[in-house]
Amino acid sequence: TEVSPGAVHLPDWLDAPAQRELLEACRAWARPPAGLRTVRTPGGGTMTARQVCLGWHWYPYAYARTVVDGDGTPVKPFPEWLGELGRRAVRDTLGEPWAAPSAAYDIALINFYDADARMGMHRDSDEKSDAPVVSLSLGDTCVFRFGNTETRTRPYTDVELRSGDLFVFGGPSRLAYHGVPKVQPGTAPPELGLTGRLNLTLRVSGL
Ligand code: MD5
Ligand code: FE
Repeated sequence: TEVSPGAVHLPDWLDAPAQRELLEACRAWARPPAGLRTVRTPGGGTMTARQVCLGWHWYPYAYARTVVDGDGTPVKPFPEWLGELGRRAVRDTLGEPWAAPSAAYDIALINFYDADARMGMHRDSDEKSDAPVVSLSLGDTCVFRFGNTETRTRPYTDVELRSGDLFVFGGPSRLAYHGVPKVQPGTAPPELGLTGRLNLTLRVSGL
């Protein structure tokens, strides 16, 4: 479903075995060093979703090669197979022309949401490439709010993202405001064995 030009939601893109595999990989990446951390914003706020990064370390609001706001260790490498998954995701949503971006995917940001976690409306503008962002969801269903490029308020479209769903943000949607106003606790597929929600985004740094 094209929610807006360049913003395509493909429900159930990952089958159950693929979801289990990706979850196991995320659990391994979440372990120290350079594991899961709480992100603090310059204004003194704390993000409620906890995060781990691969390839490049995101901190508000830049990228680094070490966990500058955590244990200081080098960021875990971005594996080749994730880049291939990203290209396949783009091909399956936006089509072949978009799937060969000028540069390869080299960042993964993995956000872990517990039942009370949220993400406020924001734009992702710290990447220096306009390549599409690939988003994969696992575990609990959430309400994902897709907004506009001008303001963090209405008009926006609320979409439910479920375990296994793919969402790709390219073209004019790449810089749209978006957020996660709610996670629906207890909605994860029981056989996955995940309490809460996990979202993995693949990005091109342009660095
Ligand atoms: C999430 N993560 O569900 C979302 C999915 C983040 C973040 O927002 O910054 O880690 S990624 C959604 C996204 C990325 C790029 C552009 C747009 C949405 N968009 O234009 O709506 O944890
Ligand atoms: Fe974002």
